[in-house]
Amino acid sequence: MLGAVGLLLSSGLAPLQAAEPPAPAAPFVIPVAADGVQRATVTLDSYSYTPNHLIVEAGKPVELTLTSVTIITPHNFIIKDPAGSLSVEQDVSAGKTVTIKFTPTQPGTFPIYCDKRLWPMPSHRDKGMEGKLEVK
Ligand SMILES: [Cu+2]
Repeated sequence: MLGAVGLLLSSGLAPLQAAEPPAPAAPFVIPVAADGVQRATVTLDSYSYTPNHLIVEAGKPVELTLTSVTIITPHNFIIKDPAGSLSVEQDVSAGKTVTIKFTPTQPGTFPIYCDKRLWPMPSHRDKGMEGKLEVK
């Protein structure tokens, strides 16, 4: 009972709450729709992506609906392949929903992260706001 109340109170007050342990990575295989597009919704909170481990197929478009559930804190959604095959960067303001589309061309595992930070605090990525895109 008390635990449930505590959870309710803590959600949405992210800038003030203590860091929670990162959620275990639950690989999410994004299904390919009839039109060939791989669609999924990712929820952005402080400081997490849910799901945070996405698996897609190379050569087919990916459409992600990024939904922020924060009240104040802005986040972003970055995927970078150091080799240059993929570069995605999208800001998502508090409470907003944005749709992005990209087509991964190279197989591999690429980091997803939020590089926002309120200096001199650690970056959101440092607080656990990261994940990965696995391209098969
Ligand atoms: Cu963030």
